[in-house]
Amino acid sequence: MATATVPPSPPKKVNRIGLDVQEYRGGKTTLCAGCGHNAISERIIEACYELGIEPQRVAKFSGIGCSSKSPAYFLGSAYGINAVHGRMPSVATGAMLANRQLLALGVSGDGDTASIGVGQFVHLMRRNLPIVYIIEDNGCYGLTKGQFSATADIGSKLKTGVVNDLPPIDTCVLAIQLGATYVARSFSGDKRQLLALLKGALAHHGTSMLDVISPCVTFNDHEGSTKSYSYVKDHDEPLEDVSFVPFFEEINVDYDPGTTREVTLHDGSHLLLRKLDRDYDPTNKHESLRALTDAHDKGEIVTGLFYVETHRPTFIDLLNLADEPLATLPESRVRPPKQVLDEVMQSLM
Ligand SMILES: Cc1ncc(C[n+]2csc(CCOP(=O)(O)OP(=O)(O)O)c2C)c(N)n1
Ligand code: SF4
Ligand SMILES: [Mg+2]
Repeated sequence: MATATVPPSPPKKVNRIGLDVQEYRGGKTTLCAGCGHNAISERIIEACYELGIEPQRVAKFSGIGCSSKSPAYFLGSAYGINAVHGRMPSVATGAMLANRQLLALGVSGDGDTASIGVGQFVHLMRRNLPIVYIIEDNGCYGLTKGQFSATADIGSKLKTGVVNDLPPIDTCVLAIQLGATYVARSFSGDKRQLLALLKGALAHHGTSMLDVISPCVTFNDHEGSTKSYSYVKDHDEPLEDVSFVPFFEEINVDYDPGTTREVTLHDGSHLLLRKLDRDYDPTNKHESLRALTDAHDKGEIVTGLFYVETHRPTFIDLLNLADEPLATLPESRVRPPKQVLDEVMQSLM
């Protein structure tokens, strides 16, 4: 009797380091269905998979909030730590100094960053620590039932009708002024732009700060909110059309240098920024701050890459650390020998 042959299953699709996308996933989300934060986790998974990042090299950092829970839902085999509310920057700084070979990925909320955490945030930005710092920005404290955060716009309304009468903190303006070297804003609903900006952030050497407007469908998606899906869609004004070409691919699109600006990142990857209705130079700090101020005055939400500086040394470079991670140096290399200590003591006598 002839035996039935089972057709071979199609080969698994894998990335350049031989991993399939499942390896980049995490636990099942416990956030509300439709929460913008879930869309951001999906883009992080896609970006890391497509770039061929080794999940075990990544260290995920977060604070407290719905946003800060989201690292549990991607890169399940990476390191991960939930810090205290608003204190993720100091934990991430310590970890990066102990092991400079990690790829740091921080996820915070607008409350975690701009309210309780603003003191730590500003020092992280001025240090230019190599980290991708993502703010999942819904203008409210989602986890504690939707109170206004410090990024809520003046005049924005809570569901109860309460109006916010304080001006917002613009985290991108702060980051640019203080010294972050890759600063962008995007929208969780704009898959293409967010994916390109995330890949650029991962390829950048220094602090990449991405403020991603990420609507809270449960507490801040109503009429009168300036962080609802419909409001952001209607007021989103992209600065440029962003494409990312990784270092391991040839740039095979034809582009006119008169209309497209090319930025080469540290690892040899490229960002192609195609001009839309204005001429914009993301390497000019003054221009970036002006674009943000003008957008505020006009009530527009400008998105895209605002600022990039590829040559500034990072905090790790400035500290002149050994190439090997401090965490794995043997005691003989981290403790001065007795003779050196004796010499120091002698010099103080
Ligand atoms: C020291 C401290 N203060 C207050 C809280 C309560 N708390 C938990 S999450 C949160 C705000 C979270 O807002 P955000 O960072 O914007 O995250 P979201 O939930 O909106 O994603 C607050 C105030 C806390 N956990 N710890
Ligand atoms: S409460 Fe808001 S921020 Fe939190 S998971 Fe639900 S939709 Fe997202
Ligand atoms: Mg929030």
